Amino acid sequence: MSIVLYHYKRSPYSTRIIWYLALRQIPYSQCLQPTILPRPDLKEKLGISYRRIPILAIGWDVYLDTRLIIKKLEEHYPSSNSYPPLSGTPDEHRGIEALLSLAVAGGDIFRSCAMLMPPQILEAQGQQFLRDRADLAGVKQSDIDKGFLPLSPEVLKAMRPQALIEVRQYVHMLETTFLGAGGNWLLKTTRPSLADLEAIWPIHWISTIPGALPPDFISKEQFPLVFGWLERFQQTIESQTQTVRTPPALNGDEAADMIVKAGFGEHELRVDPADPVVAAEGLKAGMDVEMWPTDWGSLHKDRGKLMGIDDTQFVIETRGTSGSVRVHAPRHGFKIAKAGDDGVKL
Ligand SMILES: N[C@@H](CCC(=O)N[C@@H](CS)C(=O)NCC(=O)O)C(=O)O
Repeated sequence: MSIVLYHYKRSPYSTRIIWYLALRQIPYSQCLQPTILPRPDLKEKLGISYRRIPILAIGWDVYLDTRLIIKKLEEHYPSSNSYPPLSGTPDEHRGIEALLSLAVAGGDIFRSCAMLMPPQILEAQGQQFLRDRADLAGVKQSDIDKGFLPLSPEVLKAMRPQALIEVRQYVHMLETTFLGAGGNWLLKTTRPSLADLEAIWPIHWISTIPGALPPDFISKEQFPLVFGWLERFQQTIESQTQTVRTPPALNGDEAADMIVKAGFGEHELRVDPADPVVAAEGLKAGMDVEMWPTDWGSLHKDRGKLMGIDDTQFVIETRGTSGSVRVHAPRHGFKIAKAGDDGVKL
């Protein structure tokens, strides 16, 4: 099964996936993307409008959102000698992993960490970047042109005090509960588990940005266990990365080609008429639909043919210049509806 990861360097959400792949020793190829739009490798070649990163393809199935990506990697790569497990047993460990994922990736923890980026670092990214992130926040082009930029150095300055409190509270919780109870890893495992990965990535990311965490408020002095855990995790990732090959870099054509010609795909899903969303939206298999994330990047709707829906995912078929792919999005945080009259016909 070929895996292609579309990402860019220093994207914290992508790092979550790169670390997952490294810890499980799953080989993959990568297709590096620009940090701002346009991304023709996705939009033109595969017909994918979703504007967030990372995106991961396994065979000819393309997965949006790191929550679904991890779930699919867990399913497609069950634990074996070649692919060591990350997710815990017993079941209660899996419950903790799921709750951490909800709180950290889906909840406020990442957002609060992002608000700690020093304003001068954001300023150095330039106006194009701020305009791009205004689009990400759902601001219409005409308002961006009028100078409405919801992510700006001024906004970061204003948000920082509260974000410091939120992040410190989170770090304090880790220090005094999971790590305070002893052991190298959150669930007292012998190597990092999925719970460590789910908890660590935003705090690790922000701790590597100079000036983000004030040394007199969130540092090794106040939280020795958390900072020791960050170091240990970093060392584990480094030693793990040495044992797996560096992922080959593909250009957009090579990546799209590998995906459309993969010859492996997930089994077909049904569209169950009893599903509440299916019933409310009047959806049927084969219908032209639009699918989009409801939090950020919602102006970028994917259009395609509805292939299936189950409890965890929507699946549509999109078409680009390289061919057709099946695009999967999680149910949580995404919406699907019949395409408008100008909907594409596949
Ligand atoms: N819920 C998404 C969030 C992904 C996300 O927000 N990624 C950031 C990069 S770390 C992003 O897409 N930023 C805007 C962009 O790159 O266009 C996931 O879990 O994958």
